Amino acid sequence: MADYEFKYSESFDVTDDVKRAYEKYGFIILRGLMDNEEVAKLTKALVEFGLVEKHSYGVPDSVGREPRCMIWSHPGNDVTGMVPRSEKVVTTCEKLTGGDELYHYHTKIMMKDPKKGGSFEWHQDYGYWYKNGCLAPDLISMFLAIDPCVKENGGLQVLVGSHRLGRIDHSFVEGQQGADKERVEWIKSRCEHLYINLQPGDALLFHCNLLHCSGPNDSEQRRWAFNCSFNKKNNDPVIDHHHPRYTKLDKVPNSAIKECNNFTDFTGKEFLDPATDKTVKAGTKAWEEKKE
Ligand SMILES: O=C(O)CCC(=O)C(=O)O
Repeated sequence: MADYEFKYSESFDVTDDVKRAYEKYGFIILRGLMDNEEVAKLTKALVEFGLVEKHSYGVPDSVGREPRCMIWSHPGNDVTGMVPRSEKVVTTCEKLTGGDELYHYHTKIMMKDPKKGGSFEWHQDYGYWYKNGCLAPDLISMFLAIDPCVKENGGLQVLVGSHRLGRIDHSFVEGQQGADKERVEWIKSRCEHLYINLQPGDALLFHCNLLHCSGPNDSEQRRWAFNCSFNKKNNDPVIDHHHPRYTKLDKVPNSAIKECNNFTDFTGKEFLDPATDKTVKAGTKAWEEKKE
């Protein structure tokens, strides 16, 4: 295993080695953060209860293909909400980012359908979030593979250590925010370009200034993932926008994902209507297709 890879177990902790890796590379990979039973339950929650059908929309890439996503503001009390509330996710993220209290900024389900799913342009998440009034790059994301997320089906790519280079200007590339292309090329000449291979249950925890992208899905293999993002309480955005300002996050024990049997009550989650999001131009909306 590379020195940015760690195996999750009940005794996992953010040791000095883990912290050093996160600070040096801008990410760590946590293998097996969720086990097979948890992944199966999360898949069921997404697939069997119409969530994706109701709330997802495309985000066109530079060649007009569309990866899809859906976003919600608050975790809620259903099975999907237990992921960004679980101790093993939140406390790990808090320790990686220096120990301050984090709150849930949003969870996204990132979807690339077989043969159809499009790319995400090179970007920093902070390229989006800077525009939302988050004054400091004090945010972290936990990208959790539900399906294998590998090169062939449009898995993540990162520029190792690029989080240390500060915020890069972002502007629209079709429906998405893309980082300044010349600067990305310069950075590629200095930072290793790494394809991240994740199996179901593996997670990438990454700094909001890490440059990352993902290619199209030309394979027969679906590529779905959770992406839970957290902001520091003391980095509460200065403007009201489409993502939440500080809201206390109620952590739950790790066992909650297995124990929760709420698949249908989404009270309080606040699914994002992309029309309110000034940082994306949404493409095909699942619910509009349904109405036709
Ligand atoms: O799902 C992907 O491939 C990319 C996701 C991403 O870059 C993001 O959510 O910021």
